[in-house]
Amino acid sequence: MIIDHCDKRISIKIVYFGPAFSGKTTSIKALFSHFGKGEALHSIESTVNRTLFFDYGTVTFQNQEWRLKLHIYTTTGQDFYFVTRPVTLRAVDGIIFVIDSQKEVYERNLASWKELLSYFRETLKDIPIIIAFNKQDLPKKFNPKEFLNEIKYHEYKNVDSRYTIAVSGEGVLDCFEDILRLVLRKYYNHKLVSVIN
Ligand SMILES: Nc1nc2c(ncn2[C@@H]2O[C@H](COP(=O)(O)OP(=O)(O)OP(=O)(O)O)[C@@H](O)[C@H]2O)c(=O)[nH]1
Ligand SMILES: [Mg+2]
Repeated sequence: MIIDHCDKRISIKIVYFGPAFSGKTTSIKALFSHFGKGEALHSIESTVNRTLFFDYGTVTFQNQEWRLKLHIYTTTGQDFYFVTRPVTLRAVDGIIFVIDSQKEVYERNLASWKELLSYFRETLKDIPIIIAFNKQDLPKKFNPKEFLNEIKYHEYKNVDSRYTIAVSGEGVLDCFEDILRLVLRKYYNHKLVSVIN
């Protein structure tokens, strides 16, 4: 998060992360079309609609005094380009972890979570994260509780989870509002500590 008191501008970076085909690009597209900014989203895709590097776009909200600029990215799930993932995650403020809820790809989600953990180690427990159990419209889904237990969800301080259907946009905006809430809450909690001390 960058807070420019002169310019009265706050910049926040949010990244969609998760395994290949889980619905990261579909989610960011649904989000931008909700904001009526579909054309403002930059996607670098292969000819078969796979994300090569990332999707990226910004959304700005403004009140009378302050401007809140959100920089939103997705990572690529393609392992061939995996070197781009830690780069995209640099200086992230909040992560939306997009899960493919289909039973047969359960392990893929777990591997992606472990990869995320390998980038941040213990500090991951402080980063605001929304876990989006996507593809809820499909049959044969695994039990979200199983996944949450396996990653030791209860040890994370700024985490929450939701159901989404990115193809219809269901739950996508709620996830986004939730991650913003977690990011801003974390910031204000820190501020409070520094004021007391
Ligand atoms: N049924 C269903 N399909 C979905 C949903 N979300 C995404 N998909 C489909 O899943 C496939 C992959 O979606 P993408 O959004 O490209 O996935 P991604 O995570 O960006 O994939 P990579 O960029 O390759 O890592 C596409 O065919 C989508 O239409 C959903 O909620 N339900
Ligand atoms: Mg993608």
